[in-house]
Amino acid sequence: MDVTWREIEQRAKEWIIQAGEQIKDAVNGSFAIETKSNPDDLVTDIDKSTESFLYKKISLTYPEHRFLGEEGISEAIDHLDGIVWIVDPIDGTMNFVHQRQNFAISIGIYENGTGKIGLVYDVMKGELFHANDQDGLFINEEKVDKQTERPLHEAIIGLNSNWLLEERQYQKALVEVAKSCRGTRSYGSAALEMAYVAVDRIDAYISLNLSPWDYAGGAILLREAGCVSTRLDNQELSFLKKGTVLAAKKELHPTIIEHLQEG
Ligand code: 2AM
Ligand code: CA
Repeated sequence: MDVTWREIEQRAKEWIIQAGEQIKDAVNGSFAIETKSNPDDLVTDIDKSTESFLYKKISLTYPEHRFLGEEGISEAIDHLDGIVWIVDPIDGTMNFVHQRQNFAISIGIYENGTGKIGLVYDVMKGELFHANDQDGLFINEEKVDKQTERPLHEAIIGLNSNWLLEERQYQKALVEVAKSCRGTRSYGSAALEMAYVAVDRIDAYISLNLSPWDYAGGAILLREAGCVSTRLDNQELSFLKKGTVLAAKKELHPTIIEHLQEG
């Protein structure tokens, strides 16, 4: 990585840790909770203040960079030219509100649509999953380079059981995948679940409805781990609009895609 990118990465790490400190200070206090698209889609004033903190740091230091965040602090974007920071200030807001743990700050930094730096920070555990396109993947300062491929019947898959109950595309196929694998887990944060695939804690993660900020950081971690992330129809992820997501170990990915195509 050239000097400029090293500097961007260093700053991104500093800011994500600082944002985490602010969240830790606030997590056990009282905060305002509102709902968004439905009664279970939550947002707090901490989501908003964290996005605002990161946006200010980025825009003051790098005025030419652009920003896409979940809480819409900055204007919407319609193309990925130049350098774009895609930010989820709290991924797993329901966990944040109910459990006060198991949530993450997620940042993906893209240049002309290509992932350069990914960071997913489990604030309460103090685990910073990060990767760049030169040095690979790390948890804090520890390099991660071991991936174990497992066949579907030995795989653990991150999957929210709500997807199995809803009558919609992929329902039957997902029930079959859930039955065929060793076990499913539902952690409630897409960013963390994608990071867990990248660092070999689970073997795949499936979601039917995510936004770019949920997966922009995780997708870079996965690529650097040699894993694959696509939509459920095997098309490339879009970083401008919502979609389905399958993140999986390289050899497991086509197996799951096959099940989805058959279903
Ligand atoms: P969020 O906490 O940032 O909203 C939960 O299964 C995962 O799905 C989380 O990563 C959550 O992100 C994401 N998600 C995206 N859209 C959602 C929605 N409308 N309701 C609940 N979770 C949503
Ligand atoms: Ca969020």
